Amino acid sequence: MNDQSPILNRYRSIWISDIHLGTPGASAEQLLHFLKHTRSEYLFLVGDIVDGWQLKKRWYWPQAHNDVVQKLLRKARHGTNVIFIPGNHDEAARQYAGLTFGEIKLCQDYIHETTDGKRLWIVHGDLFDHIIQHARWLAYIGDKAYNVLLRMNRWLNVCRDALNLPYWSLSQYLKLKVKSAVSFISAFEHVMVTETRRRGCDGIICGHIHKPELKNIDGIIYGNDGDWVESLSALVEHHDGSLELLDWSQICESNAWRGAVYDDISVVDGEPVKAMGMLASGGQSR
Ligand SMILES: [Mn+2]
Repeated sequence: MNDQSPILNRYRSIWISDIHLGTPGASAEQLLHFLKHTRSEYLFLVGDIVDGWQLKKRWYWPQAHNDVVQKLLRKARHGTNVIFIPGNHDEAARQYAGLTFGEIKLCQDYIHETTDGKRLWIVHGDLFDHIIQHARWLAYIGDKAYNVLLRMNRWLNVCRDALNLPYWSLSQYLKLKVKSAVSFISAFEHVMVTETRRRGCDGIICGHIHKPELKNIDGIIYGNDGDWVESLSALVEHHDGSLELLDWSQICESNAWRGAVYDDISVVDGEPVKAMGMLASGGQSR
């Protein structure tokens, strides 16, 4: 990933999840790059941040994973409201809900109000797994096959990088191609939206299924911030309350995309910046 994009993007809120620190699949370097180039009043960690399941089986903790944790703690110390909502892979943290660790607030779930008054229910998303079990594609494929797939994808992208091609996600592609995966995803979305309506909220922000999404389902906002294993994605709230789904690898690799989006986000530490000009120097042809 090129590091020539020193743009500091300010948002009101940022949501990230499914980082799976403690596993070789975690894209810790890319996440550090993201955390370095973004600022927000609220930073929500929507579960599966550290993969306790895998760490229990085999200890894997490289420096970059430690750096991510340090960066999150530093953000919390320096005034960002960091809120951690544990997922199923870091469920051990759930027993500490309501407490604060190193300025990071732990919650089971959270209701966030956007600047324009939308009430968003924030939860990891594994709570209703039992309801959608009949369509559990990931369980069917199994952890092992999924890990093999991810390893293949890493090698593929090493080659693509050598050929100067942008990052491409094999398992995302396959997931979209597998019909039962689609029915799993839509079952998941349906259950989450139904529960959101029952709770009287305007929208939901979740993670868990590693499928970034921002859309409207029957009048309810459905936001899934994706993951930092494959998608390298985040959801953000702009200062006017509008929501946007970010694809960080696209932001880093596509000039046209960057120009289009960053035109109106042009303040870096109080200094107006011509985003396009800065980008031109770090440009890459597609
Ligand atoms: Mn999960």
